[in-house]
Amino acid sequence: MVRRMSEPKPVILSGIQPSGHLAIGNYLGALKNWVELQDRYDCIFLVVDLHALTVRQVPAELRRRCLSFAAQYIACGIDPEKSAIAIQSHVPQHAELGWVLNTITYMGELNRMTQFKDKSARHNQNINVGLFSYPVLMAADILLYQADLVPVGADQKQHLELTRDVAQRFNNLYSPTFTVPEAFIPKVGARIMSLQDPTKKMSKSDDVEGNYISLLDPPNVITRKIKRAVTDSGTEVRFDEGSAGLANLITMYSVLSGLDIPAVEAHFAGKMYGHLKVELAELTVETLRPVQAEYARLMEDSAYLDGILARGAEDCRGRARKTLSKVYRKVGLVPAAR
Ligand code: ATP
Ligand code: LTN
Repeated sequence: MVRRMSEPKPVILSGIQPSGHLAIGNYLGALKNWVELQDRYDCIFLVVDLHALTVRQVPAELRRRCLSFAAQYIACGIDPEKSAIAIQSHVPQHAELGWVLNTITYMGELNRMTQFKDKSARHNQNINVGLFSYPVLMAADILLYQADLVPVGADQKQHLELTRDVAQRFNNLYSPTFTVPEAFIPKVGARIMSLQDPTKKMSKSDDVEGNYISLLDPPNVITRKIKRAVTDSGTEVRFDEGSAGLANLITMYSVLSGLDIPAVEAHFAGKMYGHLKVELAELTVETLRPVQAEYARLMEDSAYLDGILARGAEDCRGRARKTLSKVYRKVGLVPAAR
């Protein structure tokens, strides 16, 4: 399709919860694609702090992490001149639209969500209503901006399908209001696995540090974690789903190097698992080196970061207000006198 200069770019919206340490799984499954898509789309990238409240947080740490995550987005290549970066709670319309969408989402739909099942098993002392209705707030994030595309890892596919269902339901109940968004899930790297237990997904808020690589881990820590990653006792570097640990390392190498899986296998032909681990560690360290340097620089300049977040929130509020007032009018709420 030829797009004229004057035509508005399609909208991208995505977000990451400021829980734990931003991990290589988040980078390969989501952030890296944000960077690659930002030239062709009108992008909004959120630090979804309201979502993070669905599990217990230490307030001072959560506050610090919000800024740190925004700085890591920029350090990874999100250009604040091209894309809006904002903290979710700075835009009150997220919670407001979330409420309206709660009233057209069914308990049965949310009961089926696998992330809710996993998280309620992990946090069985705190199965709160927010954790249950989490996907509705996510739908609000996306629909507020009439997003066309949502770049996420494979674990979010189900939430995206719910978002589409809710958008279509609203459009049918009232009149066309929301763009029905598509998920953008990468073919390789959409589900990076835990290093110590490659049958479960890598997760940034894992209690066991050896399970994930943080974007801010120093080189020796990255190398140690990869060296200790669990694999079977084979030798040949061949991609096989049945060998989850090895397949995970090959996948990471593939996405970081830009080589497809057969090319990675060819590169390691005749070599052992150990070679793959050494080279993967080097590649990870070299990929993260400039990110960490830029991150350190940004964290020294809090005025710059604050400015970007203020600008991002302002931009988002303007756009969100338009959608929300339409929604309020359509469902029959009385407009406030001005
Ligand atoms: P938490 O452990 O706090 O639940 P998480 O690591 O699962 O966090 P999210 O904030 O839920 O991360 O997800 C942020 C983005 O990273 C989403 O797009 C998600 O799909 C993606 N993502 C998360 N984990 C992985 C993974 N292991 N592989 C690929 N993408 C992932
Ligand atoms: N639920 C997502 C985080 C998230 C999100 C969003 C992703 C919240 N709102 C909007 C994309 C678009 C997760 O990764 N757990």
